[in-house]
Order: sequence, then structure tokens, then C-alpha cells
Amino acid sequence: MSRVKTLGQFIIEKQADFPYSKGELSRLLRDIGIAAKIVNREVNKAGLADILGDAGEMNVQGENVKKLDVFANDQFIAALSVGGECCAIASEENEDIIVVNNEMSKNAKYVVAIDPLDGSSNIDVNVSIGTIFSIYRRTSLSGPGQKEDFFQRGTEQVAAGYVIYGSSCMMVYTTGKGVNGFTLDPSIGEFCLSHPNMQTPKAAKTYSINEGNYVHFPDGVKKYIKYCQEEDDSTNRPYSSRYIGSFVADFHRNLITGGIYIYPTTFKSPKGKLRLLYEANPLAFLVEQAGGKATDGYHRILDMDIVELHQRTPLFIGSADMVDTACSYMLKYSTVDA
Ligand code: AHM
Ligand code: MG
Repeated sequence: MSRVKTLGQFIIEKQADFPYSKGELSRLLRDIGIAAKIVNREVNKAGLADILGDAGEMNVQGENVKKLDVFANDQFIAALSVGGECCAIASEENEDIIVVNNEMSKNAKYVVAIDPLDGSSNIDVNVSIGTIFSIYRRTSLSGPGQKEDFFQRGTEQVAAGYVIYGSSCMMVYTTGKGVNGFTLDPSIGEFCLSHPNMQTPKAAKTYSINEGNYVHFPDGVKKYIKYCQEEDDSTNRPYSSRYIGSFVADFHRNLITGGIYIYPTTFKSPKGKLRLLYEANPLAFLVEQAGGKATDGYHRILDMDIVELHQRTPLFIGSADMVDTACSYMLKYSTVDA
């Protein structure tokens, strides 16, 4: 019987890749894994307990906050606050950063951006949801973390990943040396290495986009969708359309089987819907590590400047060849406005 490798064991082994590290990043990743297990437990009993449904508040994006969003946010903030590795947290659920201000965090090196429960419209209907996280080294020298610590390009991330609460619970992350996936074995309560060295197919035939917004898409996206739907044996078209409406779930499927996820500008979201700091950048880092690409239709996501915590961006992410083709349609039929 092959020996199971747990997330904790894997993280400790990989610490050797960072000879000067004192283990803070390893402890942060471990803390995220622990919070994810607690959130997964609540997600699994969401239909049973009085935790399902709206919490009766709006978040800073003007969307309804669900009770599980609040729970997940609290869990991740608590997990990241206790270890002394993180001096500030930026969350989708909080307008401002959360400064971790305790004795332990004074010399903390890292800041963490999170979307604690992505795909919140799917909570009530038993469809996969996720958590996205991104870790940066702080740029301020010491003391409490500051907003400016988060205004770094995606290329500066030291680690990023996601947790998917699906038919099984998985944590997938990168520290810039490949991508590894861990599946939670509920019988032992541990994430176990199940997907080592993940690579996404270069060419694929799945496209994921909310086609309900079609009339408001840029011309480049409209033409690309028509291209996906045309018959052509040599390129395996027509492609298949798959859209869950949880970014993590759509991204995870496309990472494994190949595909492209697009959330372009729309009438309702003229700058795109997804947030650069805690949605686009972490998964852009991860997809590049897996051999894929991520752009806003014209520019590489990881090179984009960030000036606001909740800054939005259009997003084209997934298999390299599909992203290249979609971007060539953008260049040909849409005007670059940035
Ligand atoms: P959320 O963070 O509030 O859940 O919003 C992000 C979500 C993504 O998970 C998903 O891909 C997208 O919004 C779905 O948007 P739409 O319903 O407009 O297709
Ligand atoms: Mg989200």
C-alpha cells in the first residue's frame, strides 16, 4: 500500500526549497488548511442547520451576504491572526484591511488576501463553492500592516491557492514551484496529496462564460464565442460550454480537463466582475504555474498595477492556446481601453 502524504508533511518537506525561511510561510499554509477544514464541515451541514440563507447584510460590493460567507470570513481571519505570521488581511467581505495587531504579529512578514467563500450565489443550492487566497511579503518595514502592503503586482505573490468545497474538498496551491492538489480524507481529517505537479492541458475544448450577458459583451468576446460554436473537425469544434457560476469550481474543472473561463466587461460590470487582488491574481499565478495563461483580454494579469483593494478586472484564464485565441479576437475586434 502506498504511503499517504498529508498536507502538513508535504509543507514541511517543501520548506527545504526555501533555505532561509523560518517556517512562517509553512505555518500560514497550514493555518489556511485548518480553517478550510472547519469551513468544509459547516458547508457539509449547511442544509441541516440554520446557517443557510441570507445574513441580512450587504457586503462592500453591494451583494447579499450569506451566513456561510460570514462564518468562512470569521474562520479565515481567526486562523490567520493567531500564528504571528500575518500582519494584515484583505477580504472580499471587508471594505478595509483587517490589521492583525497583537504581540505575536509585530514582526510578521506576510499579508494575506482572501475571498473566503467564492460563488456565494451557489450556497443555497448545494453547488460547489470555494475559498481563494493570496500571500505577499509585506512592503512596510514593521508595525501594523498597511493597505499599501497589498498594492503589489501579482508577480510578487509568494503563494496562492484555493479550496474547493465540492463532491470532495480539495486544497490546491503553489509557492511558485509547481502546483499541487490535496484531497480531504474525512475519515482521518487530513488533506492528502492526490494531484502532484498539476499541469493544465495546453489545448482544450471547454469554454466557461455567463452567456446570459452576451449582448453586452465586447465584440471580441462575441466573435470568440461564435468561433467556439462553429463546426470544424481539424480543431475539434464545436467546443463544449460549461458554466457553474462559482469561479473556483469552473477554474478547477478547466485546470484539470482544460478550458477557458471568461468574465469580460459587461453593461452591469463595466470593469469586469472579478476582483484582481483575491480572485484574478491568485488563480493567474496558479494557472501559469500549471502551464496556462491569464489576461484581461490584452495584458497579463500578473503584471497589472493595483491601486484599490477591491479593484475589478476582466478575466480570460485557462489553457494557453484557448487564452491566446480569445485574446487574438479581442485585439482584432475590440478596442483596447487600457
Ligand atoms: P462572489 O465572490 O460574490 O461569489 O462573486 C464571484 C462569482 C464567481 O464565483 C463566479 O464565477 C461569478 O461571480 C458568477 O457571476 P455571474 O452570476 O454574473 O455569472
Ligand atoms: Mg468571489
